[in-house]
Amino acid sequence: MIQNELKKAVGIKSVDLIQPHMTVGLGTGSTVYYMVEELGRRVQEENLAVECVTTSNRTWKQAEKLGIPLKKLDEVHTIDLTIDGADEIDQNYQGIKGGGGAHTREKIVALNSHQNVWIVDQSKMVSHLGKFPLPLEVNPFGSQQLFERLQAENLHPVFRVDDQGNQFLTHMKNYVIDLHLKEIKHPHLLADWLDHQSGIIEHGLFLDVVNTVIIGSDNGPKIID
Ligand code: ABF
Repeated sequence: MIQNELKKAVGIKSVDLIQPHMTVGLGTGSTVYYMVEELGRRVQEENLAVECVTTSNRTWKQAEKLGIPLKKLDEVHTIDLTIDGADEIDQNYQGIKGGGGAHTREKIVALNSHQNVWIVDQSKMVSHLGKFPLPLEVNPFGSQQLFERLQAENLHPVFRVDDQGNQFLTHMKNYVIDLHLKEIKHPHLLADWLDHQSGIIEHGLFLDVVNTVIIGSDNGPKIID
């Protein structure tokens, strides 16, 4: 099956986990796109009663068009379940997210959710994290000094640029620095170090966050709890 078919299959499958009257976190990305389309269909055709929060403006706009009831994060008391994509997942189900630069909101929503589900095609499953560059959302103020500190630590930082070659800006008008590490041997140690650096708003290591992974394979979606 081609990659988009795998993404579509897991996106559709994940909606089975949404129960009536849940508050649901909707992630970001091309796999989540299919999940949101299916949720919209069930809201319209089956009157599935849910309220949702989103991790990006793009998902908000898509969900709004489909008539999915939406709330801002601060308007909801609790999030029952969040469904999101991921860029890499290792054998211990630790992940890297943030390829789209939305990982700060994604982490805030994830850490406020009772259950987190990641939906991925099989290409995202890896033995070790780090081939995918690790994104950091950083405050523009002092970002050059931060960049040099990351360089001095041999973390191979690169400022992210957009399609036009301009500085990439997140929703919150911050910069993204990607760490080209090739392999992350100790994800918890690295996460702890990054958590303590001033100027880093959030990094893309999502450790001990996910409860369920749905992997798209040629034999159909595989659910791992
Ligand atoms: C988001 O979706 C991001 O954190 C991650 O970068 C991306 C994965 O996207 P896709 O499903 O498009 O491969 O959750």
